[in-house]
Amino acid sequence: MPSEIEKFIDHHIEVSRRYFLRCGVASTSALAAWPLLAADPARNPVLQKAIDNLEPFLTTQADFRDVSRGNPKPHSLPDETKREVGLTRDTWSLEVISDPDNPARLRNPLSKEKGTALDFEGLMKLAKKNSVRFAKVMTCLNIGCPLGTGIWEGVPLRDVLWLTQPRDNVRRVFYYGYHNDKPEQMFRSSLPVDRVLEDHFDLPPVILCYKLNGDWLSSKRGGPVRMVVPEGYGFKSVKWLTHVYLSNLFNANDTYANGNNDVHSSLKSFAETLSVPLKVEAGDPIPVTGYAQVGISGVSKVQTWLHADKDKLPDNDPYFQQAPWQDAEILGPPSVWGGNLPEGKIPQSTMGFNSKTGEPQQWPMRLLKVHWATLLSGMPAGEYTFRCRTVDDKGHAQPMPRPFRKSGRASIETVGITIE
Ligand SMILES: Nc1nc2c(c(=O)[nH]1)N[C@H]1C(S)=C(S)[C@@H](COP(=O)(O)O)O[C@H]1N2
Ligand SMILES: [Mo]
Repeated sequence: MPSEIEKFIDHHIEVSRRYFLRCGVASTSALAAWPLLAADPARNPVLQKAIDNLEPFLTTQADFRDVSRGNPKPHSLPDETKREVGLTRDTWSLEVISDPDNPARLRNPLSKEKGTALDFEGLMKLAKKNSVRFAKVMTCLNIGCPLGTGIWEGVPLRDVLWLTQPRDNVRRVFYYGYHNDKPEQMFRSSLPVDRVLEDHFDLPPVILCYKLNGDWLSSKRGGPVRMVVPEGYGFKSVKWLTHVYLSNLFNANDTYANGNNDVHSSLKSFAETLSVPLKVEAGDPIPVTGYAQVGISGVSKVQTWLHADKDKLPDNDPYFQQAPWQDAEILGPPSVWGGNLPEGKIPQSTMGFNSKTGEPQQWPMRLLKVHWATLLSGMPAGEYTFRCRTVDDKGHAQPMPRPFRKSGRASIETVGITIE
């Protein structure tokens, strides 16, 4: 006979699978092979089991969800073709030139024509002088589910920008990657030059990224080199990078603008469930776990609310700001980071981590995904709706301060629970 806890786990894993299906992750290999956190003896054992089953904190390169475009997808090209088109470390090169339509004045463009394009060796020379590492969740603005969390390493884009000796008329930087030499497959993104030159509010710099979780960036993740924009949604982080244009254009010209997206939106905070028992017996406490994306404005609280469907929802309160929300526990930094880090350690001098102890300097850390858990009190039989939300560091409860779907996912998730 399986014990109550074993029965719960079977059910719990089932529920987690539902989550992975919803987010399009095909396998449950993304489930933790070992507990994320050391057990807390004070915690209810059923809730502790749910926490033990949480996903690993960092995602291995292979376990990232892939939303690559292109026909064929550049990472699927045979090795020989990859070498021909510059998608290997020994054949890659990057042009950093003036935009012919809105010229910037550059003394020293990095171009193939002049033989000055930046190759991988050149990039590694720059990396020796100045390379940075930071943790970030990659989230697609359109899909809304985080695709994976990693430690991204690269050279600040501005270090390369300065090599071109820009003099004037630089207002925007736009860039694209290898796209099978088919203009209609080009995927382009852009930033104000201001963001490239300065890092506002302690954000990490925009980087030319060549490593993920301490390993060379795989072809699937956009290697040999991709852009990574720390606070941006995925579309800013162009893969298989080949061209950077310095431009006098003042407005955005991202491919993603075509989908009616808000191309300047920074990562937003939101909460979602990872495990919710779908059926519960009357009076039994209800263990729920989930994650919170920690956006640009941080997360001060994760809150939950179980509402009996027979009770009317308040009028004129579309974001349920008057509901009796209760604080959930935001779980601390994991004791095991996952992600196949070399020696299982956060790489030396990763921004936001103590260089001696490897511990995060702040928690929850911005631009990451953290986990939460709660044990709801037992309830009488009936149909219920569970909701969760984040409250950011400024006190804005989800979906505020930016509730619009095309600015990134923020809507409050609802999950039905039957109590028998
Ligand atoms: N060259 C190129 N880069 C790209 C894309 C693309 O289609 N082509 N897609 C972007 C989008 S929309 C997202 S969400 C992220 C996904 O990054 P990942 O595949 O590493 O998870 O890559 C971005 N970079
Ligand atoms: Mo995306």
